[in-house]
Amino acid sequence: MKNSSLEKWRNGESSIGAWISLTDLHTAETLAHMDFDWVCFDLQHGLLSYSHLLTLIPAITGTDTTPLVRVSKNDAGEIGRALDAGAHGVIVPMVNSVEEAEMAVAACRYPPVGGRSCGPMRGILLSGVEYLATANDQVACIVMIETHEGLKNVEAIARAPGVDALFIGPIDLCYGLGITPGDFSNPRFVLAVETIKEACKAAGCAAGFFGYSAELARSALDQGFTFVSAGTDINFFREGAKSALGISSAVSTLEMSKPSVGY
Ligand code: 3PY
Ligand code: MG
Repeated sequence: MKNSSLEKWRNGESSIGAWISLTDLHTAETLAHMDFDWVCFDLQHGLLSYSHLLTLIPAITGTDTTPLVRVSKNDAGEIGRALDAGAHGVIVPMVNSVEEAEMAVAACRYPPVGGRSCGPMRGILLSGVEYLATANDQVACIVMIETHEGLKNVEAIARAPGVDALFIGPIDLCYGLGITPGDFSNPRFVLAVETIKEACKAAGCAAGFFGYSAELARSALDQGFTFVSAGTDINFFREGAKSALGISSAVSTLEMSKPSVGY
């Protein structure tokens, strides 16, 4: 098994991904056949359940796009099942301490490094037993920094052995900082983002940012983040529909200016 997005992060190259919240096979397949480096199937807030992974991940196998899964919580069973279903990495939300980061890493790694239980259905199918020899090095363990406590402990979390990347959830981070969700120019948010990026740099792991629009993604890339989502399937759909609606003068400005955080 080879994880081309992880290789990019290790080489300091940037990668752009798309967020998948919808359950539709053709939507996932379409995004994976475009030039995104990775897609992330969202089991935390998306509409997907585990059974959707069983059709959506195989649907994108054979493309150059790395399948990642955001699990709903830091749970070894759920992380193991996402990896067994063929994810090349997991994004674990709300990681607040080095102990929690170590738990996430242990769930991603086979012994003696970690405690992942062996049963990689899709890994064995596609790579044979070689999967077992390569998985510990190629499965990406990504932890989200999006709370006040996570921010406080970010240096230690970034240094936890086996953490491949930190990923900022900007909206939850706003809540964690006690500022209005989406107030990304607030000095407290700007400082928090800089602190997380510097922690990644010092620890040698990739710095990730959930961009739910191309503008946010552009700004994160310009700041030096190398693991950035450029939008969500639902936002791509909505923006395309809005621009189609925009050709009609009958469309209310309210409809055109409805805010979105990617969902
Ligand atoms: C956040 O903005 O908090 C996220 O987790 C994005 O889904
Ligand atoms: Mg979040």
